[in-house]
Amino acid sequence: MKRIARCLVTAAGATLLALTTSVSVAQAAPSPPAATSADQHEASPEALLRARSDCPLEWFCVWNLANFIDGPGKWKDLEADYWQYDHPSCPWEVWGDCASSVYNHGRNCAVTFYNETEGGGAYYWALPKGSYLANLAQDTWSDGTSPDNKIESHAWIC
Ligand SMILES: [Ca+2]
Repeated sequence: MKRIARCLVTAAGATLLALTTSVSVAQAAPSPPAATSADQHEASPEALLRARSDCPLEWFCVWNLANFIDGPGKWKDLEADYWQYDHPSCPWEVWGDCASSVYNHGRNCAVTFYNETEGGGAYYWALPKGSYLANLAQDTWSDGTSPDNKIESHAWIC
């Protein structure tokens, strides 16, 4: 009998813990991040609306042109090789060496993108969650050159 009672207490405790956990998770659930520019180049409200409607929450998205036009290429996970993804209006008809604007619609992590596949070459470290670069021609890689039409892979930095 004592054993059953202890089990019940344990079960009740587990239920309470589960309730407490679910409540705290609900409270901690972040609202979608407000889009902010990671550099000094602000996008127009119209461009931001387009970016947010095109790019699902928790994904990283890229567009062929500045201001989130012509795309997006979008990935939820890291992507080591943009050359595998078709986009007919890109110079090589794939997303490799094509992106001219990017938006990190992630909830939790920054994203870093690279000049070469598999995280190689120069990089942009790191675009915070909810942030965008509306015109990559105005930004620089780690080596000081332009990332415009040069992204070949990205990874999440959590
Ligand atoms: Ca482009």
